Amino acid sequence: MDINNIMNALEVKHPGEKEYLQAVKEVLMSVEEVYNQHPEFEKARIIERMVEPDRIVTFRVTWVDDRGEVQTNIGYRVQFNNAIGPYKGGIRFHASVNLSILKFLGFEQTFKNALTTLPMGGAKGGSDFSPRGKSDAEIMRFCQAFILGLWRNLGPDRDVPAGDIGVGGREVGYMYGMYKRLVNQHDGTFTGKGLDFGGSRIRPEATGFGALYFVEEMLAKKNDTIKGKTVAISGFGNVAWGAALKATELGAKVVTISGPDGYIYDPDGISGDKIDYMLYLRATGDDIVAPYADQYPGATFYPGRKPWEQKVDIALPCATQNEVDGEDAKMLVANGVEIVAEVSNMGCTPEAIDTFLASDTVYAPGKAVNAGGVATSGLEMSQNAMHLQWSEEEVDSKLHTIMKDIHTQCVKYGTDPATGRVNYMKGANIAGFMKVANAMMGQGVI
Ligand code: 2IT
Repeated sequence: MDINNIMNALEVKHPGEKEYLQAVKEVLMSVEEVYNQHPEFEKARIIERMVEPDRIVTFRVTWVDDRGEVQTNIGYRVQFNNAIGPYKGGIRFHASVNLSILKFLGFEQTFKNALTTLPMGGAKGGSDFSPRGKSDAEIMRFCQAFILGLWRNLGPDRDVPAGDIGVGGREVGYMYGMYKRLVNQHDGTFTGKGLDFGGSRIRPEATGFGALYFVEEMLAKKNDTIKGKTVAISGFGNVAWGAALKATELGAKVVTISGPDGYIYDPDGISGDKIDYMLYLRATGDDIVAPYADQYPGATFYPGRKPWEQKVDIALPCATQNEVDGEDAKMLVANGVEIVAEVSNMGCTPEAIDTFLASDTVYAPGKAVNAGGVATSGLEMSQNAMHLQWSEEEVDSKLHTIMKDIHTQCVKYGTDPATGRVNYMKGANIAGFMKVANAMMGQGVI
């Protein structure tokens, strides 16, 4: 495989799609060696087929705001790859959403879903609609209009969406309600549903819980434990919430959260009612964390800055792509950070990853660390198909097993035989790639 040639050709075909090109390049660099050991992959043009989405649906979303004004947004669904199972992946509502971002997310999702060991293909969707400051009625009308444009492409064995940034339980409920009405079937298409209409227990917590189970495995590999470690978390949404809950429960101290307005440093630890307060802050819809410092005077708000300047043992980016850049990485390493586990998708820039790999810091990529979210979505699909609902203990124990298994796959494919050191990025990319490639090979040229 000639990575430069492939990347040059992709850049010509998809100019300016920087997040998508970044995600593809990272995977190609990791898998180059194993790919070259499989001439049958090259003959079947597996890479060329794998980097292009199976299908992209784009549609206009028109809705009426509370002032009676007509609003128009763009809706997308990128159905990336269904070699392993039905398309599966979240929906993102954020002003920044564009095709490059959704293609990168759909591409990542394909390998992540492969790592979960569950039968799910990869997809991602969303809209440039910004939920910030919108009323509940506006959110509902938007969600309904979004599904009017998309429902024909969805189905329990076709494509099953879920939440992502800007899409939580409320939005999933509104979207699923409209979908169900249009198809006239309660078939469970959508995960992250409410517990009363087919949702799985632990799904809201799953991304954060799974990330901490993965971090525990990373520490165990170094003969260490999480007890007493300090943790920097970015973001203050659903993922940050689940991570803070589990980190605290396991005996670590979470000292930061952040928003688009800056970050909070709380040396006493963000635990108990402070974690509930995060949920309250999120629910206001203002998208700011500053009020935390008024509510808890022991904490400090740093406007316009990122939490990576604080000295901590573990850094957990939980906000969005490329939120840790080369400079942030240098600061973290200089402050002796032991583990950087991406909980956001592609949370670190290539420069940041290079900095971690060249240091003693152990870095793990989002597609391994945050796979607990979609894995629990897979468990929700199983429960819906069987028309039953598992207990909290049952779901949590399955999630825990899946995260341990993902860690084992990373170690298997990512251990450097010379040094014994695990490159989690390489391990996750190779493990995911091999499964998707083999599934594609088995189904012929289609
Ligand atoms: O990035 C992700 O894995 C998600 N937003 C969750 C996807 C899902 O289908 O649960």
